[in-house]
Amino acid sequence: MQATYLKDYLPPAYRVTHTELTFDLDPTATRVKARLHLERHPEREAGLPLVLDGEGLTLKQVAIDGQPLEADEFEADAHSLTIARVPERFRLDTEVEIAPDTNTALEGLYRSNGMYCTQCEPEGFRRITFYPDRPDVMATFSTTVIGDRESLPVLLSNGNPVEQGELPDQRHFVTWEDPHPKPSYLFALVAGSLEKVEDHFTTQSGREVLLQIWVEPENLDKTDHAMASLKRAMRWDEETYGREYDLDRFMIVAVNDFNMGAMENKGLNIFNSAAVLTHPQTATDAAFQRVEGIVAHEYFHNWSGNRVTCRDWFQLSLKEGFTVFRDQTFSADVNSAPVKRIEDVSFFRTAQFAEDAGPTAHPVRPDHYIEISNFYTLTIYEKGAEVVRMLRHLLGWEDFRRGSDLYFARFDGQAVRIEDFVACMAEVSGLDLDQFMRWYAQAGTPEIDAHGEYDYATGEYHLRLSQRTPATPGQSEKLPLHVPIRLGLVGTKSGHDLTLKLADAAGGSETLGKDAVIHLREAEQTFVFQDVEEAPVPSLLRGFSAPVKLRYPYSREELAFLLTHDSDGFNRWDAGQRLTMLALDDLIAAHRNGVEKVMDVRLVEAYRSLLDEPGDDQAVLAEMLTLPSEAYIAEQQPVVDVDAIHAAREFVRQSLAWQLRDAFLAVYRDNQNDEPYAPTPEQIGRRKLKNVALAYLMSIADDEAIGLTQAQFKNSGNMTDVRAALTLLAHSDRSDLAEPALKAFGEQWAHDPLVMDQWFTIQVTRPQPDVIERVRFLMEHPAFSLKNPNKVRALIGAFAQNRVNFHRLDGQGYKLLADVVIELNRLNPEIAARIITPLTRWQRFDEERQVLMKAELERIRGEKLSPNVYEMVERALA
Ligand code: B3K
Ligand code: ZN
Repeated sequence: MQATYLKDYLPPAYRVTHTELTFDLDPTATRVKARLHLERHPEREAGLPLVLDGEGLTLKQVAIDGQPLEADEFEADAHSLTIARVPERFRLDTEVEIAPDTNTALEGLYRSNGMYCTQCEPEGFRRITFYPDRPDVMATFSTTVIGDRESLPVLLSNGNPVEQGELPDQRHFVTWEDPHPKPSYLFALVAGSLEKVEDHFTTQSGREVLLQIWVEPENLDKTDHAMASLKRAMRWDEETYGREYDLDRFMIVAVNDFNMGAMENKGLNIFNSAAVLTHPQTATDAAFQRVEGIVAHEYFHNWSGNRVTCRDWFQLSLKEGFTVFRDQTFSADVNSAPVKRIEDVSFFRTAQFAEDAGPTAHPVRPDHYIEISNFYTLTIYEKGAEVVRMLRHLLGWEDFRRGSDLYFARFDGQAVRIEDFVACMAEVSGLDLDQFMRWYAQAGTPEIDAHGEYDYATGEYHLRLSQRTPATPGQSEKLPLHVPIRLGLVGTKSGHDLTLKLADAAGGSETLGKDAVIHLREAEQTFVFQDVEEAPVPSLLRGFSAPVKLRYPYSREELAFLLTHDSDGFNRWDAGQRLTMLALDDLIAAHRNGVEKVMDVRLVEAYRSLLDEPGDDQAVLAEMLTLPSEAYIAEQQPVVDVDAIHAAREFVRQSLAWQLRDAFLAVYRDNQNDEPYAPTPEQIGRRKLKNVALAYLMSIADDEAIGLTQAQFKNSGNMTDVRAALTLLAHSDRSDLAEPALKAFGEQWAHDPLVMDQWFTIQVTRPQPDVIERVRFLMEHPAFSLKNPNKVRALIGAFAQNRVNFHRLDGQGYKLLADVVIELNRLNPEIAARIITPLTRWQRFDEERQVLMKAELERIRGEKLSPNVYEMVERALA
């Protein structure tokens, strides 16, 4: 299969200035007429053939300037339509037929629950009509949708409705016009029997915008939170980035079958129903927060992505990294900022670090791909956001904002590259960002070793930093990066941040304040701080100011000190994580060596002091009391021993529970709340803390803990508490607790697909060894379908995160995943290529498991593979 290379980029031979589409909808034979107004690209030579992308289309007609073409004047194959001779400027008419009903890949035009919808990014538009399907071709669109009046009363597309009317045979039509030039990947169409919730937003310049959320009738009561989130996001983007919405209406549609979370189509965002619908009784706090973040993310794309888009798909992080950074900051601003950062970083260090250390590691800007859909990754999105965050650290907010303004002003309506964005940041700040650009080109997580020394005689503190980035596939040599390190020096006597006076090369010094960013640029560099009045403990990489692994030989005493004294909330949490990791390391070693496990008393004391002084941010405390996940612990081990990790972590959990039982009980009781449910940071924090405490108590599972959990399961009015309790019952060793609760819940919510997803996940994440059999059994459940990506994620994806069971030594977990990948490879290659990921990480495990995992990858390789799965398997086995 052919790879595409960034170095081969050429502008398109012809560009489209205006696109007129007419859809005559039919489940098995939808007719699509396209009229494209084309002209030669000024940078390309005259006389080139016109080559349009087209995938799985049945061509009915083709004409240039009204003249139908003869069969020998064009060539249509499985992937393209080629016309050898075309004028400099012309009108192309085509008509094709497509079959939405048989489209299980969910790219292009397909049906979900009877409703028609589209997904075009990155290359789905070519499954709708012949087109130069690439982001640097931007045209205005006029779209007419024709459908049955009775079954398809609602007909939507991008922009504004300009005409509608009745047609013979009980059909009707609506014509939409989008005045903003856009690439084909932002095209959208929806048709169905939908109902809407409406609201309004007045922009900062006083324009009225109509806001609509379209859902199936039974979901009308689940849209309030998405609508409120949308309005908050619109206001925030005006206030924070000066970005105003630019059409008269903004629509969101919820669909059940969707590959991703959502899609930012111009003026018509299409959402996975899981990313938009919420109700206190059916959605957890985490789901409420996810919806808020995704609604904001898609809205923010209107500028970072739509008004200014990507020249080619190698630049994907230009829009995704920046937009994730924007949505992270938004969520931090409207919720608890330290908690948001802790959540994002713990996810990042677990999942993105693993990607960057594995066989599919790639730079934030890749230089080649076989299937671009495989590159909607944590590296492009999350690491891309961290790279933008570093720019913010390096420039400071004011210059960063000026750079952002310049970027939007200079490139409005254009398709550009990552260096165009960075150049704006360099221009406004005067900073040299050439070295910084390596962050986009080099894959792998940089490792930084830090050593500090305090000289009592001179009052100098020397901080020696060295950096190195490990080799990744295709990149053996790495150059030093420009790394912003935010830090403080915490006085061991005072417990306060000391003033940072940094010596410079010229023999002078610069006073930076008490919390500052230093620039590491060399492979090895020593920073000298002067007039440090007492011995400090360094607090490094505050707020995780760079996506690196930072090692510092902290003693347990120093970590306990930072845990209570660091002024940076994030680093306080991180000190606790490091302290817990030291204890876990010892216990993992003890487990492996068959030695009795002994709990570290310093850890118990550290937790005790946290519980004794709960502070006023319950959510932060909940995070501090949460043990690192098995996946995160695994990331820290040279060879992953799933059983030792599980045993060590359980041992810590139970030891803490036994020794601090009364304190956990008090926290549980103190954080009960009778107020009506609201997804406020304050309430969310309380629920989180209460449920963390309950989880500790249930690790002992005495009568009192069981009683509290059962009462919470039965009596709570919100899904956060019900799900927390159900998970504890279902994951306990007692089937007399687990089975009745699961049964009751399954019956109560059989009608609600999003709740059934949670029911599936809870069952397949149990630590008990019968889980693989349960997954196979649940795959036959009427609520499960391999054709629905949410179900696949809830059952199969969640199971593959169940480390002790997925990695069972009889290889049945691997076999199950491979069976599903093989089936999905035919139905939905994009999802198949995503869920295969855990198998591709075989190098991290012991010999015995490596053999089993590779055997399953080989079995998959033996199939007739989609480009998506082919690329993943080849990378994994390379
Ligand atoms: N831009 C979309 C990605 C869709 C790609 C699907 N293959 C979602 C987002 O990042 O907002
Ligand atoms: Zn996005």
